[in-house]
Amino acid sequence: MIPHFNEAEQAVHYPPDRRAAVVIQPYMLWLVGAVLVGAVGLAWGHYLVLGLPADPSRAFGPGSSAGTPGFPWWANLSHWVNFFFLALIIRSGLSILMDHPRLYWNNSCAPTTEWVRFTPVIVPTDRRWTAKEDARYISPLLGLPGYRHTIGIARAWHFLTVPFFVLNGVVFAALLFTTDHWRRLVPTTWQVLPDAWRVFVHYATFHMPLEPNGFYHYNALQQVSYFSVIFVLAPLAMLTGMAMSPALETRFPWFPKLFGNRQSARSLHFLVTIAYAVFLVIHVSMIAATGLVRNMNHITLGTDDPGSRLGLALGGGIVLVTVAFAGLAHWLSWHRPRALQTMHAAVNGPLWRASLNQLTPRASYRREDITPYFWSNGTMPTAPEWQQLAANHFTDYKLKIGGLVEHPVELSLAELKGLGLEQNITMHHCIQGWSGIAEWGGIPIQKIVDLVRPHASVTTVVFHSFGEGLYGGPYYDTNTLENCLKPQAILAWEMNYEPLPLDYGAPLRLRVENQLGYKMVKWISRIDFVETHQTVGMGYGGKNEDEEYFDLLANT
Ligand SMILES: Nc1nc2c(c(=O)[nH]1)N[C@H]1C(S)=C(S)[C@@H](COP(=O)(O)O)O[C@H]1N2
Ligand SMILES: [Mo]
Repeated sequence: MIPHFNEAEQAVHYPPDRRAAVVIQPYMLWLVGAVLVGAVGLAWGHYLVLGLPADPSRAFGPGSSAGTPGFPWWANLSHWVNFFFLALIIRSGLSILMDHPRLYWNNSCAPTTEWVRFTPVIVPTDRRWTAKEDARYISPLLGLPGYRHTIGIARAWHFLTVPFFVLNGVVFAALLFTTDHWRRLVPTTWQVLPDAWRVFVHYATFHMPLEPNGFYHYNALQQVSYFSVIFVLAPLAMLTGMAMSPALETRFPWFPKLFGNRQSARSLHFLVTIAYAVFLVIHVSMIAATGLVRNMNHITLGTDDPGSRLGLALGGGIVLVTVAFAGLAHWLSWHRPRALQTMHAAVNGPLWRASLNQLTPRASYRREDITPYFWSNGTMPTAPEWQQLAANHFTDYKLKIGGLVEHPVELSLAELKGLGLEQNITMHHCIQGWSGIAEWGGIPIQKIVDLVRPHASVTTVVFHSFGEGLYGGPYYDTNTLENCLKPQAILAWEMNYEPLPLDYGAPLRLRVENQLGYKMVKWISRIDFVETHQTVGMGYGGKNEDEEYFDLLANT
């Protein structure tokens, strides 16, 4: 037994099957292999046929000395701040990834269409297999917090650190371009590309090019690499991250399409991580190979002193602090998860409320876009009451609507259907990472609100389920009344023009398209209008919010 787990947590987070596997589709291996072998092969061709190219470092004559020599203190600081936050972002990102350990290029996310899976599991076809069951264990040495299905806390870390990472980048870029230091980083001539190639031919054929002193200028390949990491990878990470947001997709469906679709955006988001990791390995090796002591003085102290080891000691210290912080983060994740959830909400809650949550859902897909596969989530209700209802095809079902309303009602499915039908074809965004497009038919919540007339003090709508949560106990979730009144917010009894199937939430489920999937309660038994979510359950806004530290507001 791991000390910080109780028995239920142990079963979920530390299951007996912790096998790890990475299965990559052969076409992706061929693709990556072809690019690598192609590039190195071309370099060898160049070398063997034309000889080693002229030393490209000469292209940087004294006249091209880029801006003020050396590194200002703010560049040194933001370099290490970036390192610190990126470590947290990447490690928490890996934990998030393992909650749905499959990456695709298509929105349907059908198992076997993934280009890579980080699980040995082949999804069974002879029984229901939920996305939550599919989550995999990742060692806490790699992931933050690691283990299995810890996505709530992993997201708290991810989203708590992202604003600092972005802020650091923005301040760095602002200072870079208001001084002349941008000149060393931003190529100003296309000549940099053939020059970078010539440097590459040197490295690829095991020749060290003449190193220009990085204190004054970079070699061409180095410049292109640094430029790309800062001005291509980082923005790509941010944009592909944003492309996964339901609130953004439902308002601007073209946005994820910039990257193909939501799943290719997710795949690219991961590949950016890989690119960062590859860069880190090469970067650190080159720093070490070209004068570790001197280079560390450059980037840590901003001095060009080959004699002092202070930069090395300080830089090493920062790496140690980053590692030590990983230990602290691990402790916080298990002993103060509620504080992390609260801190994340304090930082990002107002931010999301003021931006993403303001967007009005409008995306509507075509019938042809409906995906052939749609993952299922949640534990099927075992309550005899629901099973009885299901046996009678829900003819005896009565949806109870009450709480702070003038006119509480109980409505049968037939009565609900009598109120009208709205059909939307929308994209579903599960917090775990998968998506799917389906048609949902049902009654706008607006119509329910008109019928029951909530009191002026109502801010929140509580949706109770016949089903149970991951650790047992009734599943419920809340949405703000504001979000329930937005377009496309419906109580659905129809999926893809058929009666809602049992495992997708029959007789009734919620659709609130600017939110993640877990806010959309299935197997709805009762709806309450209340003043605040704080008086329901443990008071954090839903079963997942209470027990798995998910977000109260799920715009991204
Ligand atoms: N009652 C209940 N509703 C639930 C859940 C659950 O576990 N129990 N899971 C939620 C999650 S995490 C998602 S992604 C969606 C999944 O909907 P689907 O099964 O139709 O794909 O249902 C949501 N509604
Ligand atoms: Mo989900």
